[in-house]
Amino acid sequence: MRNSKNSLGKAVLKVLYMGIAMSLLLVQSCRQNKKEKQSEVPVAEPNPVIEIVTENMEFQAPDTIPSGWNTWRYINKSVQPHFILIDHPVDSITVKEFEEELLPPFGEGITKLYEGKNEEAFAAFGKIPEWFGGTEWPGGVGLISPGHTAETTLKLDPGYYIIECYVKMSNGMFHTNMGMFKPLIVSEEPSTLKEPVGDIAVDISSEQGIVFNPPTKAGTYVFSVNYIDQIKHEHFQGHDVNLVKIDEPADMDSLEVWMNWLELKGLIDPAPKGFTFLGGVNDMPAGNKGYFKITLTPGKYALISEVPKPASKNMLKIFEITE
Ligand SMILES: [Cu+2]
Repeated sequence: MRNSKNSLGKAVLKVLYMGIAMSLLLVQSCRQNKKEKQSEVPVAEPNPVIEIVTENMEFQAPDTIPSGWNTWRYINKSVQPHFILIDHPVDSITVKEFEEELLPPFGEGITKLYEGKNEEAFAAFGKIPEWFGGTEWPGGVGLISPGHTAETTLKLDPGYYIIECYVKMSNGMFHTNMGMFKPLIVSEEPSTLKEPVGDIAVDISSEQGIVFNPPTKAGTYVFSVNYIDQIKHEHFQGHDVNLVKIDEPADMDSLEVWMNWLELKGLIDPAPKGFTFLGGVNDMPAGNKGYFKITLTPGKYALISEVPKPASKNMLKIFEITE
């Protein structure tokens, strides 16, 4: 199992790296196409708060938002955990290619993985299109448990984006394949929102992990998340910061396994007992900053990254609100 998983991992990694190289070549030639994709429709009322709702494997979200700083209020009315990852695909790619070329190999690959057919899973993941390697992830909303609302403030440049959630259903299928993706136009019209002021500064990097001075008193806090660097980890994704509340009995080992989508027990519904996700800031490139706002009541919490073995990377930091 371990060997086949490793070889599967290496093969997928190779495919992704090939994709990155190809995409770099394509970026120049495809830059022209970008203008055609961007909507000419102006934003009716620039509103710094974007409300996004999920009831059942969908994003109820605006088609167009202003550029610059926006607060994303993500209301999870469904019975499953979700997040919002913002994809910035290479210029020639729209949601059509995303749906027709990217989702089928991911869907087939994950199905075979859960059937224990690792060779076939590898073959399916091998069909991931090369352009995928050029995708950038400029942020998003961290994991949010059923019935909860997350609030994350992000800065986006004008352009064409696709939002998605790749948490898995109880049968292993990605939410993305179930319809949790939507194109998002960020217009030239600037937002009226200014960059927030953070109360708690969080640095995240591949070398130091998550570094911050946790609060101890109950209250409402704005966490600023500073991406010192960004890398592709063993699961081919970057690191991020999610806030989770811990209610005993809670098995920290099961949480660690759950943070890795490559694990059969990873990122799958339901999340392990005792853990309530309260949002955060999804993958960003080095040098970027995002913010999330949360009201903390007394209890045990952690900042955790959606990466394999987060504790070993110093990306699982438990803290307590005592008064
Ligand atoms: Cu989801």
